[in-house]
Amino acid sequence: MRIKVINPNTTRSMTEKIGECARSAARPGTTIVAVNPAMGPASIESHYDEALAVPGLLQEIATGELEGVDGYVIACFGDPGLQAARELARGPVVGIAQAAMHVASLVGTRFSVVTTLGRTMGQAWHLAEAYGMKRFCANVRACEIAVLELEKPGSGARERIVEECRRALAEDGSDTIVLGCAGMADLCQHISQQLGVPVIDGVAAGTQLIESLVNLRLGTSKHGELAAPLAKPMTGLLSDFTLPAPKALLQRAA
Ligand code: 5HY
Repeated sequence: MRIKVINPNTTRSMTEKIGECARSAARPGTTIVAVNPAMGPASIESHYDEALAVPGLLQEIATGELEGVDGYVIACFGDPGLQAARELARGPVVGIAQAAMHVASLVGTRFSVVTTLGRTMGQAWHLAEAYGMKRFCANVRACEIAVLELEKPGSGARERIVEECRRALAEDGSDTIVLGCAGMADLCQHISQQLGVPVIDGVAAGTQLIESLVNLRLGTSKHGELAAPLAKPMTGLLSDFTLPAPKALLQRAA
């Protein structure tokens, strides 16, 4: 089984960390291909960043379809481009927010999301609502840590995240923690040991969900809304994305 784990931002060190976490969660016999687009934002901390991350993400899905990938994880807590990716993919596609929230709802009664910057909290609430998870979401908290600070040794990010998780458990009425950034994936075990509660990292959760879906022989439904996009011209910078097959795009992958 081949699972493509896509970091939609362009920070390679984060992609490598995400890949390691996905590999440690994956079963023997599962190959994890961890990638990030060559174009797009270095980190995703706003709606603008998220919008500009989607074309590169979709390129990775399109090439994955050529490569015979069995399923995909979108490794960014905003789940950018998730439904568009599902339209392009035959196999299953999960975003780490949707994966983590669902898994958290199976091991606790209410979770707190602990994320990076306060300005991204609204998106986490929006996704909880969209996924029918709002009743399980006790609170969304931010550590006011920029995403790329997570990549800097000595930034003190880990300690600040642990403290925010501790406050969440003390104040929110929650019994589990959802890590609100793919860049926190490597901290999951440490935080869980410190706090003694389930801490869910969407990279690991998403990887194992995709494995299960593929083993259940479940791909993305092509009946209706998630069918392949309609062929039409795309112009300007997006001309590579002209469907039915984004040729120039796919030639790049070959
Ligand atoms: C992520 N941004 O998981 C999100 C986290 C966030 O570049 N990777 C990013 O703050 O939304």
